[in-house]
Amino acid sequence: MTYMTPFTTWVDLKDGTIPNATMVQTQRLSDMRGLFADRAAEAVLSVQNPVIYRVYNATNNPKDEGQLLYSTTVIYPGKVGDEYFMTKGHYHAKGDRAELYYCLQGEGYLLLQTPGGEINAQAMAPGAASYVPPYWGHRTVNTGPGNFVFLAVFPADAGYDYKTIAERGFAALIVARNGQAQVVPNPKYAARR
Ligand code: PAN
Ligand code: ZN
Repeated sequence: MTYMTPFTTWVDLKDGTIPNATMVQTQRLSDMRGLFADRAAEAVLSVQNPVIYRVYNATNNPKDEGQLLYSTTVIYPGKVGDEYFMTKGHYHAKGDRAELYYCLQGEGYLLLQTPGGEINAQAMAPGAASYVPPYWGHRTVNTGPGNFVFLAVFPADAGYDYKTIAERGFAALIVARNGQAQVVPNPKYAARR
């Protein structure tokens, strides 16, 4: 038996970045084509092509059963039309793998849905430890005026299924109505038949 060496990764609490991240993924609007509901607003904003969010990966842990991965996500403030900046969203490729999100900064929502299209929205602010149960697809949405930052901890073998969300969308959108965040049905959601 060879034992893995314990380690600590530091998160900068000022901005949620991980200075020694093993990988940083930057997602611009152009990396999220078709995920926001308002295509005309997307087209207008695509000239600017803003960074929507970044993921700072804390480890290079092997993607083996029993291992964990963790990362911080920083979603910048903004909207495409009236829909707030958000992550792409995914199901885990191994659907039974759960996940924990811990909010460090800002305000937003963890939006979840079952494969059948049942929706759940968890409001998050610093201190919120929000649980993604097995099988729920998940996306996060920045509804505040500043960055929305959270730490995610998940099984290293969970994997990502982005295709289902890209094809069907989410059953609900989080939009600004009279300056307030509201969870509304997505008229374009393609329910599983
Ligand atoms: C998170 C997400 C991260 C970015 O670490 O991967 O917030 O969101 P997308 O992966 O949907 O672009 C997680 O849920 N990992 O499983
Ligand atoms: Zn996940």
